[in-house]
Amino acid sequence: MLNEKLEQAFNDQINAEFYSEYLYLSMAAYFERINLQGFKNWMNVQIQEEHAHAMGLFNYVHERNAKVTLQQIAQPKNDWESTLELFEDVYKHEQYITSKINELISIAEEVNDRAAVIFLDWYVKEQVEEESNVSNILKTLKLICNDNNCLYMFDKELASRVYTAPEIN
Ligand code: OFO
Repeated sequence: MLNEKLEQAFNDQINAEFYSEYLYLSMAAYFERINLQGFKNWMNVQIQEEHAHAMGLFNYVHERNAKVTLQQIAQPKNDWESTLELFEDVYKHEQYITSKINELISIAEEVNDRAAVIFLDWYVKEQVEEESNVSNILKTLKLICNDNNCLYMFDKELASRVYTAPEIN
């Protein structure tokens, strides 16, 4: 079983990960509208990753014989002024998710649930990777500024990203 407060925090995190999926779906739609197919591909991979993050937590709550309570998913933003502005939002969002994971671990520590702390370690490492990936994209976007030729080339590069299902354990 999971302690009640920890169960609630896990359910909140499931919601946050599904929100991430929804937010990135909205961003994929933006890239479809402006026809940056490589950026759209990058978002499509991200959507699948977020789904896997949510399902990893979902399965873990069940494994601990606790209750999954799905919550309403908030409406994401649907428009951006530029690709740069959009990725600034992604970076802020990933930093927020990192802080949510850290909070979740603090609760697991508070209720002395070692198993949950160990399980969540995977998410801690994943967030380092998430933030780093986005930060690198952001740096490139700042470098190329509003140069459409460069943006087009960068778009081609992001078209090569492929999804690999993570092993969350
Ligand atoms: Fe689930 O890591 Fe992004 O949000």
